[in-house]
Amino acid sequence: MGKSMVATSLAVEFARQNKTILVDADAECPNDHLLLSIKRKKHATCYQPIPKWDFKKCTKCGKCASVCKQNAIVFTKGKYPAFVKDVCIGCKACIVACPTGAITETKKEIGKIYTGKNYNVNLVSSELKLGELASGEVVAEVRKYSDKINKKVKVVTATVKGDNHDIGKNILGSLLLSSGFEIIDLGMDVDEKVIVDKVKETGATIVALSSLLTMTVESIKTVHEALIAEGIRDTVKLVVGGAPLNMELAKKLGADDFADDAVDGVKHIKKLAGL
Ligand code: B12
Ligand code: SF4
Ligand code: SF4
Repeated sequence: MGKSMVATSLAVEFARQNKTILVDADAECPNDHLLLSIKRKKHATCYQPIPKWDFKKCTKCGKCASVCKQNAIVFTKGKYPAFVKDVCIGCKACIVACPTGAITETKKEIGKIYTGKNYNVNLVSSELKLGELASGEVVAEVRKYSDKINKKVKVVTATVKGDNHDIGKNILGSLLLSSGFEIIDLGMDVDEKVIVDKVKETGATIVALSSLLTMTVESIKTVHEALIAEGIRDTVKLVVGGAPLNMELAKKLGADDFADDAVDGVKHIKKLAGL
């Protein structure tokens, strides 16, 4: 109970500042959801591989028992091997060792994953079935779910070709960073090819361009067209800012969105990212 009190208090404190994931991986009876009044729903059932015998193919050679480090297979000369399911950890060594193909793979349920949310805390709790020894599959499922929640939206930021102003872009980048985005900053006076290549390399879904000079706003259109030429225009949202721009001009140049200042820019980008 002491551990749960500390974990839930920390999670609530962190959640005041940022998105927080609390993993309650207590075997058999996780209880953090009770302390946080979180109504959980079942997310997944976890299975572990176990062996299954076809005795018609078994020659009673005993090899399977000899390779089982868990002593989950009991072999008596002249008899078929006996399987003690509860101590099997699913290593599959017996399946590999059997010379006749008498052992194949099946699965048994070893636990469940529940998820829920409250106080801006994303809770993942995993319940291992009573007496189960191997928690690997449960841990893997918890990690998969946490990674999914934790995934940051990637934003490529740059000042367009021919333009050496970067103060506004940098302010936007800092605000996006503190809002939980991953920033890939390409600097200023950036060629469209560099932007397109970076989007392809990182899988970024937002491109945020700054243009402070009237004579360089056309570079936005060049980036838009380069993204089309590479067949990735539909995979990104293009948002722009800078004093010579407005929403009408931004759209004319192929952008999806425009914001007057960096604070508004973050709001627009959150919306574009579906957050
Ligand atoms: C500082 C500055 C410079 C610095 C830049 C230093 C740097 N590292 O950035 C230096 C001295 C290098 C410079 C050079 C030049 N400059 Co200058 N510069 C300025 C100045 C004074 C301030 C710009 C600034 O940083 N503002 C502060 C930031 C925070 O504001 P911001 O950039 O507007 O960004 C905000 C929003 O626009 C928005 N935003 C910006 N980008 C983005 C992107 C997205 C996606 C979003 C959502 C929002 C967003 O959020 C920001 C914060 O709220 C402006 C005048 C002015 N008062 O704006 C002239 C100004 C931009 N420069 C100008 C000019 C002409 C030049 C030069 C051509 C001068 C020359 N003849 O050499 C050169 C250009 C060189 C080049 N190739 O780029 C003109 C541009 C005129 C025009 N419309 O084309 C201006 C307007 C001055 C003027 N009135 O004549 N400049
Ligand atoms: S899977 Fe591994 S632990 Fe299970 S019975 Fe076979 S050898 Fe033993
Ligand atoms: S290794 Fe295969 S053939 Fe030999 S006893 Fe085990 S199941 Fe039977």
